[in-house]
Amino acid sequence: MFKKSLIAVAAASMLTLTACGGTGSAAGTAGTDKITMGFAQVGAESGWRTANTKSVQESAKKAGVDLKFSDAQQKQENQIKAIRSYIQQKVDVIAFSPVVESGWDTVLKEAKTANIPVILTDRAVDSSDKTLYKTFLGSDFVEEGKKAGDWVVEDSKSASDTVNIVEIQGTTGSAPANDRKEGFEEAIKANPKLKIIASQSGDFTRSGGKQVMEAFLKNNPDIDVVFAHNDDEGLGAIEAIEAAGKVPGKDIKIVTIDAVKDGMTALSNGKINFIVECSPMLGDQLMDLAKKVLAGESVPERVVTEETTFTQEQAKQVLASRPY
Ligand code: GZL
Repeated sequence: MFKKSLIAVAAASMLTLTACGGTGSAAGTAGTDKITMGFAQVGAESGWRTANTKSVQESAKKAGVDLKFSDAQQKQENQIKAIRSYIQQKVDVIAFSPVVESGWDTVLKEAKTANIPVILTDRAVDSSDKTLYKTFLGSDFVEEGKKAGDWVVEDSKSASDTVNIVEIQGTTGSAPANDRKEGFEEAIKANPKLKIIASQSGDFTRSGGKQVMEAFLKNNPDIDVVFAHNDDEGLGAIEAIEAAGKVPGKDIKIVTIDAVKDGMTALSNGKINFIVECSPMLGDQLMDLAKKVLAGESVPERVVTEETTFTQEQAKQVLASRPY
C-alpha cells in the first residue's frame, strides 16, 4: 500500500513520482502506508547475532516499519528461500546479512526484476553487479583483523623467539572470516617472529571454538596466542584451554572480535587479552536507509559502522554500561 499512498500524494500535489522500490501493495499492510521490510537473518549462532536481531526488531518497531523476519540457521539455501518468499509477498524492501559472500546474483536479480530494493546489512556479497543492492551497511572487517594483528605485534615486541599463533576462523566463505584473516595477516606479515601455525573454522560458535581449540592443543604443544574471529569462539577456546590445565590470558593469550557482554566479561576477568569491537547495533541505520531508498533519495553505496577496541582495563571500566 506504500506505493498507492505515494501515488495519491503525487496526484494531489502534482509531485513527480519518485521511485519507491517495491511494487507497493505489500501484503500485511493493506490500507496503510507503512513500509514492509523482509529481513533474512543469518541465524542465532552467536551473542553478536542475537544482539543484531534485537536491534533490527526494536528499530523496526520504533520506525513504524512492518518487519517480516526469518532465521536461516546459517544456511544459504534458507536465506534464498526467505528472499524469494519476500518477493512473492511483494514487500517494499528486502534486507539481509549474507551468510557467505558468493551465490547471490540469481535471487538478487529476481528481486531487481520485481522492483524490490535490497539493502545488505552486516556482511557483504562478492557480486560484481553493484545494481543488485542499494547499499551495504556494516563493519570494515579487514580493519578489524588488522587491529587484532596490530595488538599481537605490539604485545610480542619483547618476545625473544617465535610466537606461535593459532587462528579460529569464522564461518567458511563469509565476508567477516575472509576479511578478518586478510587484515590480521597483513598486520603481522612484517614480523618474522609471528607465525600462524594452525587455522581452522569454528563457524562463529562457542562449541566450534572449543572443538577447534581442543584439536589445536592436541597437535601443537607450544601455543602462545589464539586469534579467534569472534568472542564466542574465544569463549569456547577458554573452556578447552582450562580443560587442558592451562591458564587462558596468561599461558595462552587470546584476542577476539565483537565485544559482546560475555566476551567483555572474560576480558575484564583476564581470560581474554584484547577485543576489537564489531557493533551489532545496525537497526536504526538500516531503517533510516530503507526509508531513504523508498523515498527515492540517494544513499551511499557503503555505510561503515563506527567501532573501537578494548583492553582488560577498559573492559573493567565499561562492562556495566555495555548495551549488549
Ligand atoms: C560480523 C558478524 C559476525 C560476528 C559473529 O559483522 O557477521 O557474525 O563477528 C557473528 O559473532 O556470528
